[in-house]
Amino acid sequence: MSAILIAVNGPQAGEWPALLRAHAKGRDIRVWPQAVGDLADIAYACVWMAPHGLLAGLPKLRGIINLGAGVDHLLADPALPDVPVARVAHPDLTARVVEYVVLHVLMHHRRQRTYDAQQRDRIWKVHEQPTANEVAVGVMGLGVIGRAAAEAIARLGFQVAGWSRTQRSVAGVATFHGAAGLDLFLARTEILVCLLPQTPATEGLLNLALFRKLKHDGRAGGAVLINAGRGRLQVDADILAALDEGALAGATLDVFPQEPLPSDSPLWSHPGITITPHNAGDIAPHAFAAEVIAQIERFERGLPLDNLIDRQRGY
Ligand code: NDP
Ligand code: OXD
Repeated sequence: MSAILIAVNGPQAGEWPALLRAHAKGRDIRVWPQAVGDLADIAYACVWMAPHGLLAGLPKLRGIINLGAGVDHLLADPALPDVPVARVAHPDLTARVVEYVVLHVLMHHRRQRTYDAQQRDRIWKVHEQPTANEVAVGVMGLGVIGRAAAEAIARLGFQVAGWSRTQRSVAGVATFHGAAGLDLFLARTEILVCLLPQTPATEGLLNLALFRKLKHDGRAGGAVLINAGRGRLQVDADILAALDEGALAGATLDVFPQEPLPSDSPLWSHPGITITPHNAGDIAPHAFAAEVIAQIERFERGLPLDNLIDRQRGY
């Protein structure tokens, strides 16, 4: 039976082999870089941040499973073989990112960074607090994760809007789409949540001109950016400029154009910025391993892989 290659770069690399073997019933599982064996045996590759060029060396490759939601690193491989590419779209990953979004929307809404600073200085002072239904949140990206995040924020009572490439409809959420819908979406948004993929159309989108179009005079007390999509969507210097001129009142950033964020980045020490190390969501291998094998088995019975990506679209 054809072999499955696991090529994972990052902290989860050690977890996948045993988990996939447990579900694969004696199937030949190869692990990059230590035990790849004869490349001509490999029919499927399960990858995350694998080095570019690796997959081009697999002459019998039939399918690729990206062990994360974003496929930007994989699609940037100039030698990516022309086989179907599937990605993770799993409730475990969605729930983790939704938690992150809810946490940071509420952190800004409830002025938690101000109270953290006050605590350090032993200051007992209450600030005016709008209710959620007075504050407008906008979610960029209404895919598997963005839609779930928009619904969760709406359940908290916020006025929620969403923006996508094509027209989408989400109960309780005002939806906008395409270039034509962007300015209207921004003009009513105080807390901007970005859950877009990185594609040629989205790179650099989160820039000063865009931040200036947000709603600044609402009850949130200024506009806020939460980016848990991809780092190359944001222009770091523009975030700093927007904070300085007041186009942004705060930002939570989970992703950066360069990761890890260099230690000399001015983002680290800006009082208006909250930084997390790209941890909004990671698929838990134990939650997804059975599904990886089930997908491959379905594919071998002639069914398509789930959650196929479209190379032309870039996601
Ligand atoms: P999906 O592919 O399901 O959804 C993508 C959404 O973005 C869709 O609504 C799509 O529009 C929209 N979109 C894409 N391009 C554009 C564009 N040019 N203009 C407007 N809207 C656009 O992805 P997921 O929801 O599963 O994941 C989204 C992203 O979140 C991932 O690509 C990844 O980068 C990031 N992510 C980050 C994590 C972290 O730890 N920080 C963890 C997991 C994911 P349409 O609906 O019309 O197709
Ligand atoms: C993902 C991520 O895309 O963790 O899955 O960033």
